[in-house]
Amino acid sequence: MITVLAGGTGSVKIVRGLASVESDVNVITNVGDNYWLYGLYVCPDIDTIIYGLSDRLDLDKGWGVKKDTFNFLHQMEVFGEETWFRIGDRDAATHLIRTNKLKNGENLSNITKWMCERFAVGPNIIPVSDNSIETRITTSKGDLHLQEYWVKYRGREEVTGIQYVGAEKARANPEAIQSIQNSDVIIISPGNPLTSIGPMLQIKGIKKELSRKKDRVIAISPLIGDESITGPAAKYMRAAGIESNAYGLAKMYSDVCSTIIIDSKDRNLTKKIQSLDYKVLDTKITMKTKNAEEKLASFVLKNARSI
Ligand code: FO1
Repeated sequence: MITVLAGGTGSVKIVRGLASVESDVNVITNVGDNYWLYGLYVCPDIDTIIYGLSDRLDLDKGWGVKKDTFNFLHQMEVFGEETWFRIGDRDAATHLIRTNKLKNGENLSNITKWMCERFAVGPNIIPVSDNSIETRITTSKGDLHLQEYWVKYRGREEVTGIQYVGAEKARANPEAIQSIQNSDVIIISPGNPLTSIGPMLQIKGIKKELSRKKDRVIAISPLIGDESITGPAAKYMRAAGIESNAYGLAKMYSDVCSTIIIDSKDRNLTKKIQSLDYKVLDTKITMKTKNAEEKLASFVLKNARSI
């Protein structure tokens, strides 16, 4: 059995690759960028993984449902609502049913399980916690929810800090803990280390369990050189005073991880990362095709057997 720690757009490709080469996959998903909008509870990272695994994901955008329409959003505009967060019609149904179930007393884990059944998704998708965690970005415009910072203000404001509100008190999902305990290998996907993986590592139970299994934890870098392959990972790392490269990433994960996969173009960092007591492997980490997703997944699993 393998467990993958996943955020959203930066993680879905390797999750898809792993699910196609391995039958027993559990995916622990971030909840820090969940967002309440129009009374609906939007869980981008859970949904991106579910849509990605059920062939519904809009691959061009990396989020939302492919070929979705936006009639609901246009109508909200008529009502004078802000519409910078582009919720499609089919996507809206996901948020609506989830919110209804939450209001009827079900927890996020069971709702997610139910959704996976409806969408015929094989791997177990496990929200890292059923409690609320909110990633907030401190900027010159003030303290913003991650979605406001990234989508509303297009990530333009200078970042001076990142907080994970609620993480301190959040209880780790017992299924996530069990999954880590029972897995032969735990993979930290190439998601944003500060906003996709970071919130999960702030939960005490998760961090403790990963540290215990540190010798079985493999991280895949989301960076090549000083820049992220997609999204703002490098920008957040610099804002947090962390070197925005695979070495900085290795330092961030050094309590919970012992093997790191970096891009072959970053081979010059190997010795420096090894000095942190890591095993370092390099290969092509970009995944532009389905074939590339499976190739990287196979590379991870092949090497996992020998660590
Ligand atoms: N990202 C955008 O850049 N613009 C959007 O309008 C947007 C809407 C949206 C709606 C539902 C959803 O599940 C995700 C959505 N995202 C959007 C992606 C999201 O902001 C982030 O990429 C993730 O939170 C990071 O994992």
